[in-house]
Amino acid sequence: METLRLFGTPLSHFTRKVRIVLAELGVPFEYVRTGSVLAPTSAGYGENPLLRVPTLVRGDETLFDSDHIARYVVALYDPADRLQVNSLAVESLNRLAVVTGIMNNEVVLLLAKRAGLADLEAVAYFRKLRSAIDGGLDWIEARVEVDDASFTYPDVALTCLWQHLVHYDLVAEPARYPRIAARVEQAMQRPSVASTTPARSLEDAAAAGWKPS
Ligand SMILES: N[C@@H](CCC(=O)N[C@@H](CS)C(=O)NCC(=O)O)C(=O)O
Repeated sequence: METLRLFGTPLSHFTRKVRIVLAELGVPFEYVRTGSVLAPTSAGYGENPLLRVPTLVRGDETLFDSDHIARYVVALYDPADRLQVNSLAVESLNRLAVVTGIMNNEVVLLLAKRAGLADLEAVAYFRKLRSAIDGGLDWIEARVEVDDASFTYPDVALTCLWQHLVHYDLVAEPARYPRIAARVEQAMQRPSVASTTPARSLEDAAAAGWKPS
């Protein structure tokens, strides 16, 4: 099997989706932990010109974007698509779109703060991003199935989103989302999920000598 190299920061929720998919499919890979997502050149992002992670390198092929990477990996290693990464079900597509949108909003808010903007609430656009996080979570909460034993790509994405939001204290009222929390707790039974939580990822990164830059 050709070696896969996955570039991403320890806390990147987009990168974690791919880490979970690879683990679920039993595909070995080298995890190349990158530094700050404020780094100004593509070298810090596995040569992604958009200066974002994850990036996947396999032989002479380099792929950007977590969903593209997931589809590429499934095409190579799991044509049966057990995780339904390629599902065209409307519910599944919408779930992914909402999760991805919230993830993107989080990134903008966190980077604005990290880059030095002290008062995000003073900016109407950032207030809008926060409202969309809350509204998106409400939308998911109304639809998430708690009594369903399946584990699919939207579950992977939702789990990465929720634990990242909680890690960064970005959920205004966590108690408003008991079904999402329960679904994520179910996912935590899986080694692929339990071994990649934000806390575990930081511990593993520190043990490997990684330091935030
Ligand atoms: N659509 C991309 C989004 C990737 C993304 O935004 N990654 C974050 C880290 S979790 C990042 O690198 N952000 C840097 C930036 O937006 O400048 C994907 O699915 O891979």
